[in-house]
Amino acid sequence: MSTTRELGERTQGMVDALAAISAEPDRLVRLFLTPEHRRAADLVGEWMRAAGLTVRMDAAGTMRGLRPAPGEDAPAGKKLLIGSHIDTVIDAGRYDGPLGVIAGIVALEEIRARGIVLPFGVEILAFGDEEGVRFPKTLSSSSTVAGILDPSMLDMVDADGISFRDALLAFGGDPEALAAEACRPRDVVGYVELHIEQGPVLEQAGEPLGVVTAIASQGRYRLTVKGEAGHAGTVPMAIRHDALAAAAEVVALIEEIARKGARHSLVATVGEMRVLPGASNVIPGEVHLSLDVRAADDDARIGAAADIRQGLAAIGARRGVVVTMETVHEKPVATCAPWLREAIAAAIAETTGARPRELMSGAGHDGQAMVKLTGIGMIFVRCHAGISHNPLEFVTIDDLGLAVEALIQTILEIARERAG
Ligand code: HGY
Ligand code: MN
Ligand code: MN
Repeated sequence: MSTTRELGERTQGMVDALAAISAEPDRLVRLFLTPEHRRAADLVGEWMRAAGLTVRMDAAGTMRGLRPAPGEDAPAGKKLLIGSHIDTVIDAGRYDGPLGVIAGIVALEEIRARGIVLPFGVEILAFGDEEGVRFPKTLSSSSTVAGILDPSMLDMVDADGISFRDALLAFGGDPEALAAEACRPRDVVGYVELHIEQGPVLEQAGEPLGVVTAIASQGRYRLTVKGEAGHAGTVPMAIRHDALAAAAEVVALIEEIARKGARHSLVATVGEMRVLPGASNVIPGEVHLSLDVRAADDDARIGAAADIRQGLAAIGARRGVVVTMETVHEKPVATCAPWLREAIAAAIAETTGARPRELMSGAGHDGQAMVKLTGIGMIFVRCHAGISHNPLEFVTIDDLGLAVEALIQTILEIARERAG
């Protein structure tokens, strides 16, 4: 039986190995359906095979490792799904996503080493499209497993004009076989994901692990400001329709509306901005902005989006520009299953000796799709200063070990529950 320290060291080594697979030498960038994603998926597949799992890449590019239920042929029989994502944001941290996949593999290795036979199968899922950096919409991998994939996603194009469909074919996926990859609800016990908290709550409380209650309501929008390009030296300020000056007011409005929604954990972020034509001596004629809005409840997020739309119209009227807001992707609050929250809390108590706190996830996760298939549960592990989506993301070896042990105990709790 490995000690938690040994579990942590093994996990850290695998996290580091995966972090070395990047599109760029000086920062971690691994986008969906890229050669780096393929190399990372292949490495995960090797680890899954070494853990004795039956491994295959599904039509959506998800690397899947199955330990079948005892006495049954794979893939028949009920199975517990454990997963997370191996795609990253740009200049990413190394734990966000990969930790959940690696912890699942290490947990199954350890359960086998302890000679424990589970009453159900377990399938580890390494999703490739959670961050949604390459294409406008996201969660295509988990949506495929959950059987809720929107086929129109195949027509999305990335910044280079490459369609999702062509990228998937080049990757070795199969757009025509996606529907067949869905799991049937009756074949699935539940979905469990271990993830870094990506917030400061656990560290400030001095606790290594927590149980997630729900994943925040989330909306992604595309804003366009259309003004009038002109000569920077000859157009008087009074008659300008400067799209960037208007966009600056738009960003300030968004921040003001979000600040007013703190009690609903409302947050709003403009993460991308493209200024056209983009020359220092030309008054910007057009600006494209991304908008990400989240809240602890759907009404607060929907209300904030409506307030923003209203404010945009007023700015447009006053400045003589046209401001549009297109909805790209919306996900309602994804509530974790009470029975899984209880199993995880009992597992963490078994691991650390103390019942854990429960907390909301402001970050999105594949559970937002998997909740349409089955009950979802999430274990959070403390990360340094809550930093994430940043190369300074960090988890101690000891906390990694506790997290993997808690995942092992969660699996055993679920097995006890089902045996009961
Ligand atoms: O955006 C998110 O919350 C997640 O990291 N994709
Ligand atoms: Mn993540
Ligand atoms: Mn992330």
